[in-house]
Amino acid sequence: MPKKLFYFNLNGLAEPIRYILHYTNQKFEDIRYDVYTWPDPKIKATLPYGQFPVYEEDGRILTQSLAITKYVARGTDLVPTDPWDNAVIESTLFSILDYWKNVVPSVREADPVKHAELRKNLLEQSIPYFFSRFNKHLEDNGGFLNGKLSWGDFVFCGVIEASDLFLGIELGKDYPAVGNLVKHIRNLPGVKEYVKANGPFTIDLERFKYQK
Ligand SMILES: N[C@@H](CCC(=O)N[C@@H](CS)C(=O)NCC(=O)O)C(=O)O
Repeated sequence: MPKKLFYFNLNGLAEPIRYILHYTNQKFEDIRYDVYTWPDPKIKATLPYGQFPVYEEDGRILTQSLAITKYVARGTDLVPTDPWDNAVIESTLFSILDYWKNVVPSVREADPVKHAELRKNLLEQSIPYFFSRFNKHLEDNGGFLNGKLSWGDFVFCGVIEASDLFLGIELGKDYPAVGNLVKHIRNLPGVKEYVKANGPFTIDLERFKYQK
């Protein structure tokens, strides 16, 4: 059953998918594109919605990171059977994505004044607002989004890691329950070996900015 994951050479929205595929020992081709030369119009035109991540299995194509992450975790105890449990996980993920949606535009903003304003807003308002809540949510739920390890925790961890990389911060320092969850996931069998082999992701923030 050939499986392929298409994304940039970054962690971002694909890293939780990579983590789950490694953790559940599923073989896949990890196809990565150079983020600095993107968009390649020819490749972009072949993507169903013009964006990554894209997952292919047996010639069938799936888009949208949350749908892909949950799909690759199917049939394992990473996907709860109880509808309420899944709803709690998804509800928390939509909140983390509400936070995330402002991170990339702020990092890529090329105008220095606007960039500084967006960054200040993230660091001084958005992060304290969301992360005090996420940290409490994790503390109240045994360190996970919903009481035990689930596919949602991988997505959560992926957003934290990408956010740390793009903003040059370490959210886990100020929000210990968040930091503990990230550590837990990075130490899972399969994930740990992948993280070691891959090495840390890096990003050249100047090259990553939108072209004026
Ligand atoms: N809602 C989509 C968002 C996908 C998305 O924003 N992809 C970005 C990378 S994280 C992308 O492909 N950007 C390049 C482009 O739009 O050309 C998902 O969760 O998969």
